[in-house]
Amino acid sequence: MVSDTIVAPASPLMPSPIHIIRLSGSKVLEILSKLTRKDFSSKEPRKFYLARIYGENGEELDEGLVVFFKAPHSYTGEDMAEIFIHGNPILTDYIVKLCISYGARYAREGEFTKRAFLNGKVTLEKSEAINSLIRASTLEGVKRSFSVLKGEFEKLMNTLREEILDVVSQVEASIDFPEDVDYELTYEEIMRKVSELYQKINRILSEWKSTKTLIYGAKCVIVGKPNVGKSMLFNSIIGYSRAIVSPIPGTTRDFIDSDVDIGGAIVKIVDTAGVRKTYDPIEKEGIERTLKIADSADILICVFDSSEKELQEDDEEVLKIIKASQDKKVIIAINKIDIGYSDFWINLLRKKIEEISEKNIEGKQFAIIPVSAKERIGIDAIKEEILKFFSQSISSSESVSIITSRQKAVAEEILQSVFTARNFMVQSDYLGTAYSLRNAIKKIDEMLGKESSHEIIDKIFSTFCIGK
Ligand SMILES: Nc1nc2c(ncn2[C@@H]2O[C@H](COP(=O)(O)OP(=O)(O)OP(=O)(O)O)[C@@H](O)[C@H]2O)c(=O)[nH]1
Ligand SMILES: [Mg+2]
Repeated sequence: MVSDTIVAPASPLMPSPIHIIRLSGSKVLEILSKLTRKDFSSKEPRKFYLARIYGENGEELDEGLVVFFKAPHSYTGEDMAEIFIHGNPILTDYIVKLCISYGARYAREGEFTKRAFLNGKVTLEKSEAINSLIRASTLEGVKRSFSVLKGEFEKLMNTLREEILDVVSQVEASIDFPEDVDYELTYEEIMRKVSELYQKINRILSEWKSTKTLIYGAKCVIVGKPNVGKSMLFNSIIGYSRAIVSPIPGTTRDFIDSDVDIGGAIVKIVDTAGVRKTYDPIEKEGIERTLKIADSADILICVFDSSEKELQEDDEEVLKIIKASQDKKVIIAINKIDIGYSDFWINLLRKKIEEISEKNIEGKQFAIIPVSAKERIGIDAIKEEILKFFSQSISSSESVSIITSRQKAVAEEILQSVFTARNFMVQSDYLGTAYSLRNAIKKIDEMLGKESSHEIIDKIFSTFCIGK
């Protein structure tokens, strides 16, 4: 049982109507009495009380609401308090420091939730759901996180565990009493059950890609040769002049990014250095970075300059990026249509892309959009295409899903164990089958945090905010 007392602001330190300070641990009552001159041990817990807050020399600082939670009936399972004060960052910071001088220490990232986990108040995947609920980039991502938080995923995992256990006990009975012909399941039935388990886990895993988008958002990278108008397009999409625009090719050297809300989805838009053959070492480094970040994108906006008469050698470099883009969504922006040959470029690029890509140009993954970054023509069409990427994720997903990359890695291990079990079964190796299925069960326990190492647990909570 952890007993030292932790304190942290649970709201961002900026001027706002209310700030909340959280405390958890054995000294909460003592600290509260020093702060408020009230004895909360004699008060009914889990109720709001109006209280004055006093400074170190007894001066009145503020008046706010205080709630005390008596262990184990609190978020962390320990004695806890939440203090609601006026949202001045200097005041909040002062009160937090005061709590520290009264015996608390500053909480680490996610430490409140970590204590809740260690005290058995939440399972590991539910702790992760709290974090992803706070960070989700879309409302749908919030809903998915909440479905895990309310136990839907735990239920799914427990059912899976039961099903595997059921098969394991049959397989183990066949090993222990081979002469006993009264098995409930025949070889074929075990085989069928193992295959069904495999498919079920595979289905859970296949939801990850769309859930990942809905929770963690999408990265949308703008690429193109120099001077096609990438930076101007970037500024038009994000809605203000963030990147430098100039007629000199090679203006953008490093990539620049900005998070934007596009129709209720948070998208990271990235402007990059124009790709071309160059001997300038700094520009070369910039281009390497462009290629790297383009590789990590979910959506590519490939920009071409329609004021030119034909495709240039450097445009071919961009076509190579499109060719390598595989499962990314690609938006082709034919820019400068205010001074360019829009139809010529649409036809040209349509043909080029059909040549280099197996993707269906009319399909969901591809879009060719005539744009003028300067006149703000086609910007809404680009945003709509970005939004389609999210709506595809919503329609292709069920509501119970894996919500973190850790869960995905564990689910892959479960899948692998069941796959190995199936292979052993093919060879009628019951011992190997039972061993692999037991392994899958261990992994399910790991998924729910029953079998996790300290390192894994520390790593998970280190991604949380302070005060959560
Ligand atoms: N007429 C017209 N000019 C544009 C348009 N978009 C960009 N330009 C001009 O094209 C030039 C290059 O624009 P940038 O946005 O800096 O181009 P870039 O692709 O970021 O260039 P690099 O950073 O050098 O790779 C500037 O002079 C812009 O004013 C457009 O839609 N129409
Ligand atoms: Mg630029």
